[in-house]
Formats: sequence, structure tokens, C-alpha cells
Amino acid sequence: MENIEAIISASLNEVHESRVRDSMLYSLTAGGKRIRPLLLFEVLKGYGKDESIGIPFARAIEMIHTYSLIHDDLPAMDNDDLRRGRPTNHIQFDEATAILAGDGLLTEAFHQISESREPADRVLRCVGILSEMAGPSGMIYGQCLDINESDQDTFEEIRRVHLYKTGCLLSAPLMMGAVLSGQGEEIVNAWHEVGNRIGLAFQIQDDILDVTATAEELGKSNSDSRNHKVTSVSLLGEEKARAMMKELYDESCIRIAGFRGFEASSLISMIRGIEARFR
Ligand code: GRG
Repeated sequence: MENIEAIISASLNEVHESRVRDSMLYSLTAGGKRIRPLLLFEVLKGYGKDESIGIPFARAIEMIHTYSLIHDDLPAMDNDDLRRGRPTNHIQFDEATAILAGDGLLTEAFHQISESREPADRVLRCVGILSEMAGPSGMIYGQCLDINESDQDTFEEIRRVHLYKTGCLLSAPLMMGAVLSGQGEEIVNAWHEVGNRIGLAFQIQDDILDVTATAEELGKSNSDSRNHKVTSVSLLGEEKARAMMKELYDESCIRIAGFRGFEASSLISMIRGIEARFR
């Protein structure tokens, strides 16, 4: 299989040339960490499947993630001007084009999945998972809670925002990897539980980095600190937040090691790598 950058940057080869395609490609190839597609490939590998069957799904998840970042940076949302070390999409292009680029990435994601030649019942289940995890009962629900600050006075409320806004899009590739490997619903749900823990840990870590790293190191604006947003760090303090993050990553690795028929070592080292990330 080609490397992840080649896979992602070829995603739009069949799309009509236009300003919106340029804008989609600008954000898609801006050097994200590719955590979500890599998680999908790791699950397939752990179950002994040919990773290349995951390519359309890996592209789809990275497209949806990229669209969410483009829209999150818009003036009507976080109004940020730096993302993945570059000007945000609406700064580089314009607001209308950035909105279209996000819409285009979301729609094209499902077109990519339609190109899969895996068994139709598995492909359909993946469409269900991805649309639920990204949609109004998933990431969009989390974003809706996030922009209503009255919903965020306690850690329980913040935890709910994290679970939906961040956890759902990290659970989706784990769950789709399990479906494409022929696992049943019980195991798919167990992967969802793992994704919830990784998602919470990942967002707590993001909150810690928001106060401990510079925008230059992060490649994005420290907008939460700047906007005095309630975060896990502002509610728990850095030390408690760090302890909780570690516990959640540890728990995820223990659960992964317990999956029957799954060779866990490579995914566990990936998760330990995420735990050690600086951006
Ligand atoms: C506006 C539709 C819409 C959704 C917004 C995902 C999201 C919901 C907003 C993005 C901002 C944010 C802080 C999301 C939490 C998840 C997170 C930490 C995203 C950054 O993911 P990384 O670190 O990014 O994987 P890269 O750039 O490496 O791909």
C-alpha cells in the first residue's frame, strides 16, 4: 500500500478542477497528523486484513475531519487564522469558498465510500457509523453543546462535549475497521467504548497543550485560552487533567490488548505515540 500522504492527496483526483477543489485540497494536504485514517489501518492490520481495503474509508474520515476544522475556524465559530501551520481556509481563500470546501469534503467523503468493493452489508454499516458519528447525534451534537457555553459549568458537562465533539470522530475509524474485518455488533460497540476513552484523553491533552504550547508549536491558534473558554484544564487544573488523560490512555490500551483474535502491539504503540504528542 502507498503511504498515507499519497493516499490522502490522491482523494480528489477525480473531482472537477475549480476554486473549491483547490480550497479542499489546500486544507486536506496541509500536514495533519492523519490519526483517524491511521487508526483505521491499524485495526485492519491487527485483525490480519489487507489494509488497502480501508483506503476509501480512510479518505472519507480524513475528509470529514478536515471539513470540521475548516468550518470550526470560520468567523461564525472560533474565528481562527492559523491551522496546521498555515492560514486557515477562509483567510487563504474567502469565507464563501471555505464553507463550500467543507460542504464538498463532507459530501465527497460518502462518494469515496461508494467506491469500495467490500461486501455491501459491511459498506452500508460503515456509512451508518460514519454518518452517525459525524452527524447531529455525534460530532455536530458536540459542537452544538460547545457553542452554548451555558452547557459547560461542570466537568461532567465538559466531558459530554468532549465525548461527542472529539470522541465520535476517533471512534468511527476503530468501529469501521472492526466492521470491515467482519466483527459483530458486540465487538464494534466495544471498539466504540475504546474510541470514547481515546477521544476524552485526546481532548484533555488538547486542552493541556492549549495552555502549555505556543501557537507556533501547535500549528494552530491557542484560541481556547485566548477566548477564556471553560476547558478540562480550567476546571480540573493541569495536574488532575494530566492524571485523567494518562488513566484514559492506559485503559484504552488494556481494552485493546483484550480483544480476541486481534494482534494489539502495533495499535498500542500508535496510541502511546499519540500520548507523547506535542501538537
Ligand atoms: C464545525 C462541523 C463542525 C464541527 C466542529 C471537530 C470540531 C467540531 C472542531 C474542531 C476543533 C477541535 C478542537 C476539535 C476537537 C478535536 C481535535 C482536537 C481536533 C484536532 O485534531 P488533530 O489534532 O488535528 O488530529 P490534525 O490537524 O493533526 O488533523
